[in-house]
Amino acid sequence: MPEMMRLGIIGFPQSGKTTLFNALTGENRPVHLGGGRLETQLAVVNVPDDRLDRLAALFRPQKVTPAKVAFTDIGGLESGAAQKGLPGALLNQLSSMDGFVHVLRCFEEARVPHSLGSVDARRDWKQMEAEFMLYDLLIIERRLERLNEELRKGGGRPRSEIEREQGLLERLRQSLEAEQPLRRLNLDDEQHRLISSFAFLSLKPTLLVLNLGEGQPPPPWQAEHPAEAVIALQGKLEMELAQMPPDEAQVFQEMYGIQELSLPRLIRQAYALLGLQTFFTVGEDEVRAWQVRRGATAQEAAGVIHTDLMRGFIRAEVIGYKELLEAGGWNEARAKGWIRLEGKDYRLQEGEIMHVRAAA
Ligand SMILES: Nc1nc2c(ncn2[C@@H]2O[C@H](COP(=O)(O)OP(=O)(O)OP(=O)(O)O)[C@@H](O)[C@H]2O)c(=O)[nH]1
Ligand SMILES: [Mg+2]
Repeated sequence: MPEMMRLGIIGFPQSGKTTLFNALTGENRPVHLGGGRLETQLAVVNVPDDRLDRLAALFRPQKVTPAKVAFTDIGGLESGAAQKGLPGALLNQLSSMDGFVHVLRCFEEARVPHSLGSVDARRDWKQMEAEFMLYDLLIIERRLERLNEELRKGGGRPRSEIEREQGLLERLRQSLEAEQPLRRLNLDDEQHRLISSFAFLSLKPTLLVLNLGEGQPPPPWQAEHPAEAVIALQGKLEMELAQMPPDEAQVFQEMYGIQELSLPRLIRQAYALLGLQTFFTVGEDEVRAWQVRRGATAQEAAGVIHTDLMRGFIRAEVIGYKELLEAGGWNEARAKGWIRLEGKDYRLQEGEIMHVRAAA
């Protein structure tokens, strides 16, 4: 289970990846003209969460620990990249991501030439998808050949096991041949597990970011599948805001009519796309937010905190965020009988606070 969501910021050269990276992380990495270089940079950011702030105010712990998200700015993807073969370093970066933030250039700027000659976000999107799908297809075809050979030779794995993999890969191939990225196939957990080692690029949940120029209206664009989402933002303006002192930024934010900054919006969308939810632990030492798969059991969630808590799991004391706040404290909530004792198969709900009882 990933302790921290890893999102890769991708897009064609000069689409505004580094600009967005700076806007999200508050970093000040150089944005350059005529770039498109194969380079990556990483920053870990705290997930903004009002609930954590309120819980911290209630418990006054020594330490407050937000959930974290790692953003990697991945430069170097170009049109035609998959055909030429993606460089190993680039591929490693791409494969290790939980999801992509795909920056699509919408802004017009004469100083910044577009590698394809004109600004057309939909074309860019389709083209990048095509690159990923081609790459996935090549892997699938190679693997299918190997499986055929394995069947012919015999003697190794059971036939049924090989045929099961074959069947699934054939289904993936058909999807790609119909120009549908793999993430649209709605595979179940078991199927995901079977193919996880291939790290297919078109399988990763993808958040499309329409990078608008200042004051540019967002084009009408809706996500076509639950594994995809679209948000529009003004990357350059937000990067400038992220670099101002907070009170100054506030003034400009209002002046430009930006209701909410990209970071919380984008993280919210990413949680939904990746099927993640938040739970909290509270105490005098630490109040902390955690990420866990939606639908995770109390025992799995305990494992996110510590493997010992998962192994020795006995029960969890659980309460909703609103109830805990209304009670005004853990003991107060207990006195009201609002703290529930749940077993290992209990499915944790968004925003719940959990205290694990485990055997040492
Ligand atoms: N006018 C305008 N310029 C922008 C906007 N976003 C980015 N730019 C400019 O576009 C250029 C490229 O931005 P980067 O953020 O470096 O783009 P990138 O995708 O990281 O580029 P490479 O790493 O070279 O592929 C820079 O000169 C930015 O200032 C925008 O919203 N409006
Ligand atoms: Mg860059």
